Amino acid sequence: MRITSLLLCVLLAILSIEAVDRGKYKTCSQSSFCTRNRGVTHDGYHIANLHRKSDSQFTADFVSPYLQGRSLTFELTGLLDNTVRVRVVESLPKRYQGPLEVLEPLQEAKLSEKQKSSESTEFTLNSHVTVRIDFYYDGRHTLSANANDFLNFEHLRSKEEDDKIVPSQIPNDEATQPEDYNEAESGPWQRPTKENPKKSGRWEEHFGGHQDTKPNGPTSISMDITFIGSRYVYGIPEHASSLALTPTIRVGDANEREQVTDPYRHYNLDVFEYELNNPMALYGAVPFMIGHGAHGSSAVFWLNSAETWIDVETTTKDASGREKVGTQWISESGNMDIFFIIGPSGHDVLRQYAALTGTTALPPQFTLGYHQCKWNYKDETDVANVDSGFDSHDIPYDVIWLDIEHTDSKKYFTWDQNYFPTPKNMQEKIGDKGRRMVTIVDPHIKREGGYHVHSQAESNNYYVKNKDKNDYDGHCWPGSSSWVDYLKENARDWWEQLFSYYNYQGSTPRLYTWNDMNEPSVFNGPETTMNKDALHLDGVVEHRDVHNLYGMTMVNATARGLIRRHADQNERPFVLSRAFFAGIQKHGAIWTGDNTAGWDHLAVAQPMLLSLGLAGVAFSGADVGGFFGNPDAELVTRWYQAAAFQPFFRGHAHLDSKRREPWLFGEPYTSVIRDAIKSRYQHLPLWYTLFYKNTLTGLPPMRPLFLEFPSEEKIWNNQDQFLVGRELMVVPVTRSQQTTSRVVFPGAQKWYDITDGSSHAGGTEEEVNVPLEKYLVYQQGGTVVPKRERARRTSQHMDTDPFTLQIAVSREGTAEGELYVDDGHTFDFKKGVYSYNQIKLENGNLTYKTLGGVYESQLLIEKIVVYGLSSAPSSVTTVSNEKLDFSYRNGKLVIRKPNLPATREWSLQIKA
Ligand code: NBV
Repeated sequence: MRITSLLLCVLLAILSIEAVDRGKYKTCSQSSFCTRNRGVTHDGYHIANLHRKSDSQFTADFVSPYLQGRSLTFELTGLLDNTVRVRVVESLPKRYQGPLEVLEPLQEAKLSEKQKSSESTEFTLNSHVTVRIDFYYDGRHTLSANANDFLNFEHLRSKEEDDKIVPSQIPNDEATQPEDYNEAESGPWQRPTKENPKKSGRWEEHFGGHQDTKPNGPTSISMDITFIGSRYVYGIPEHASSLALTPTIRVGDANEREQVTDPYRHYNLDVFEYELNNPMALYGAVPFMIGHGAHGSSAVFWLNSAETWIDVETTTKDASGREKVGTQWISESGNMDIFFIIGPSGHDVLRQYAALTGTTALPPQFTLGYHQCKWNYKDETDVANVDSGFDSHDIPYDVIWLDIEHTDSKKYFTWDQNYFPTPKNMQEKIGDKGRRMVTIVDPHIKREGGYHVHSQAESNNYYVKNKDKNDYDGHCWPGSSSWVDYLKENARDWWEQLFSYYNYQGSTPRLYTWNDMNEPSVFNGPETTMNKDALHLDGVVEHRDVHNLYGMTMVNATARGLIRRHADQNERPFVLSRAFFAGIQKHGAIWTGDNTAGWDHLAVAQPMLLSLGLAGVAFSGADVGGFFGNPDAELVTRWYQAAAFQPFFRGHAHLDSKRREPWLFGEPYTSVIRDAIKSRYQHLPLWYTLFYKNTLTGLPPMRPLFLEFPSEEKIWNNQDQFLVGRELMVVPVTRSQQTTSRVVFPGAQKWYDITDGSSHAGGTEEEVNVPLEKYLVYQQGGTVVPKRERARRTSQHMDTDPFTLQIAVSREGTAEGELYVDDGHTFDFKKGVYSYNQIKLENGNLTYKTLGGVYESQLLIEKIVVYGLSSAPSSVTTVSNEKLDFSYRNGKLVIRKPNLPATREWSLQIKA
């Protein structure tokens, strides 16, 4: 008994150490602009003088008694491919007009009101009393803006003016002291009331002992958006929560609204030991949400880089019985700039969103292999030993990573002379084996005289300023630090040049970059980040306006730096970032930060990565094994099995965690991990092809089931399984001692187990055994998986290997798939030097047809495997009637050594 309670105490102690310190981060009720808007109606915003400015645009004056005589500009613009942009703009210098730089060049399209157009998008604009916009696809209502009158736009004003107008506007009379309010740090709680409006945080706010001076006063914006015909909404990463977003507001039968949790928060933060299943902010923010239901999908992109809170209501029904999900979006500053994406399918909305913020930069092939990281590999010998450990244990890997300790006193772009005296030599040795290295470069710059990065940044005015217009000085790893203002063009240009071989001494063409702590993380800042009243662009823009954009500006400049230094070789860059914003996919990959070595963190990686993919961030991963703590052998093994089928695949661990290179767990674990990693390497052609396809379609390689099976209600919120393309379905084991998995086989086609070829009918559910060595991955009937069967030491060693086409036929006896090939590392593909091929099986004809590009190569198809043929073929012949050898057993046809070209067209006949 006593032992049990002792154990319980220890367990509780461990749990409490691991829980996030919630008091360090604001809740909505501790944020004045969130409180001023959450669930608060403001009727009376309307538009006047509406007129058609062009075929694609309507403009109007946006007016309201709240605006105290000011008139803002209202714009409604039709964009190509069923997208409508709505803006409410206050064009004053103090109002931040961005972040427009994240947008791709947009193409406008004719817009029709209340009538069918060629684009099938229509809208009605109702503004008799309060503005409301309804969007339709082919006559079907899909989205509504301001149906609940939550629209609010706090125009710029003087303090004197605000003091006069404020009492009538204070919405949060009933706000009560939040349970987690910390009096010691923030002073006595005072309820914002009409009588003491100044305490409501309109012109200054306090949190955690920090003051936020608000020279511009209240500047927030809010809007409600209803997803009509949707049962669930998805997206708005980054949160450690479910794929189908858990509601934050419960709507009752009489339409009464009850707050269940805080709204989802977007405010890039370094959250120490983050908790699961809650809407707290994390490292990155993509304000893009998809709704899905019986008639398909629609989406909303809320282009704003300030702190944002998003409420999601429980699903209710409209008058005609259609399901709907209400949402409210609240940002602290900036203009209102909303993209309504009408769909009508999930594939459509992803393409439509990609047209706004871009597709994923085609990753160099090596980045799709396995990455080995640890905070920290100590010295050059350690690096050499880890590197050779992979070879001696016959485990492939491509990249070894160095964390902050490799630098001289956390001065980035330098090396610790004691531990890394010959960095070039070290990289060359790694490089000779076909591998690469990544070093960390954080945005906090040590304020130390003589450190070239600091002295140049300081003397050229490249740093972010504090509210008094001096260099912002905060505390981070190196001690007193300043942060580069990547919003400044000249600072960006300078940052790019820091990566040149000359400026970054000890770097070689084998070296790539990791940008961490770029939320930015400031140890002594409010909520461990930069003060909102800090200033960018020489004082023109407040940090408040661009907080969520900051990290991405760094990644953009870093990627450009790598492109510049590799310009002679025309090499693609690789940057991994922790912070991100909409559009990050154009610049680099991201990972989900400091997760924990626990089963729940393994499980949450799936919904997190799926949400990221839905929001355009296709190249993402979670630290394999979990960053904090020490996974046991079973957990780490299951983690490798899952992550081998997730886009960015890197093992990483905290400084205090035990070493966990894949061979340290002994048998049978090492062998099982080896198998998982090898399986990743065998599937590299599929991954690479899917990333190329992302550049054409915006579809993420890792997909939720509902995207491919949109009408199957029961899988709309499935996050236990996921797809790689439409080809593979992965069902990771995420519980300790799990011996069976319940698998849903969606669709009408069979699913073929890739490890043994056995099949399961679509439309069924089965309990499947999962002994440790078993990972559940199924290929969908009707698809083709291109593979390279020999998993070698690195992806580079597989470059000239022949391909295998693994075909699973559909019920109709057909299959279709693609294979993309290029040199794997340069930008030549942009000039058409690639080969994108379609593989099609129909009526016994197997054709290989080039869809795009020209790539001269000797690459061959060495094997074709076909699953699901009901009987052995009588012959397999080429067009020139040459008979090919084949074998057929238990429904599996193997055509060996057809030696067909992989970058030219051909066809075969498989005769029944
Ligand atoms: O640079 C050290 C770590 C890094 O290993 C990790 O991956 C980052 O997410 N970094 C955070 C800073 C400190 C974490 C406690």
